[in-house]
Amino acid sequence: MKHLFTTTAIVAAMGCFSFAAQAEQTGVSKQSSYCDRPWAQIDSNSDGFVSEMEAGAAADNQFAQIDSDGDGKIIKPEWAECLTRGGQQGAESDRSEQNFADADANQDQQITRDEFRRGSQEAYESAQSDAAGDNSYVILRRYVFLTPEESEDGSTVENMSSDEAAVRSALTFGALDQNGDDIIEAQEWAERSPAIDRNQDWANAEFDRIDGDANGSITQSEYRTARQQMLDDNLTTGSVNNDATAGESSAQTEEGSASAASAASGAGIPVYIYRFSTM
Ligand SMILES: [Ca+2]
Ligand SMILES: [Ca+2]
Ligand SMILES: [Ca+2]
Ligand SMILES: [Ca+2]
Repeated sequence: MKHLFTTTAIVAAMGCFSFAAQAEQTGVSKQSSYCDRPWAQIDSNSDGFVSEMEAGAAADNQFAQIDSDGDGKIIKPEWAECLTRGGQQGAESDRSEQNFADADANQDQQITRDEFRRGSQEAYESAQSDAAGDNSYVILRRYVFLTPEESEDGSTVENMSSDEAAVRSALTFGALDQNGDDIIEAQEWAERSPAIDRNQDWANAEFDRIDGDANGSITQSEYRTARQQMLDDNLTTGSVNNDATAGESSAQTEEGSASAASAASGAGIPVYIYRFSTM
């Protein structure tokens, strides 16, 4: 009798354990799916800034996703499997040589990463405003990556957070810039259904950069350090200071120092800048 009771108790305990493990796994895959959906939220309090804490949490989360066998080290095959997953954008965008100039802010026939980022951010903010009409969504669709399924269902573009819009536009920039020179030319812009194409060479170069001690595997701490470095670079190279539109030099200075001050107090850097520098 006593034996039976003990066995039942052990079975019950094991049942609990496996349920807890399952719940934990579901939790992880829900909040983070970096390889399949790199637009998973990083700005967890949705204040439009990525703080050091949020960047650190996101880095740990991404690390766990990329380290598919969970042994605490990312080796090259794991890295390539996650980072070179591609995807095709839906064709539901009106990008054309005619509206190229709308995104080419200084009209020099080239859309830089910075122009693209600002264009996306403006389109997102305008789509979020109370006065937003259907046309704001048409413009936003020029910038944000949407899968063919998402293109057909308007709810994705209507409900995305600024964090998600930022990473989706960073992906679109990479997809449109087919020759990888960090500039989008008119014929690249007019591509209606570009594919994310991260090749093996790019993945290998990124891997070597992050693998600080060059021993062929990336630890969690190396990954975190590399992500943190991007945050620091953006704060010190003045990318934050360039965030105001040209011609508003005094506002630009104010916004720059305000961002630097808020970064020091923990608010971080604007989500658009962070996302564009880490994709
Ligand atoms: Ca935040
Ligand atoms: Ca591993
Ligand atoms: Ca330009
Ligand atoms: Ca190009």
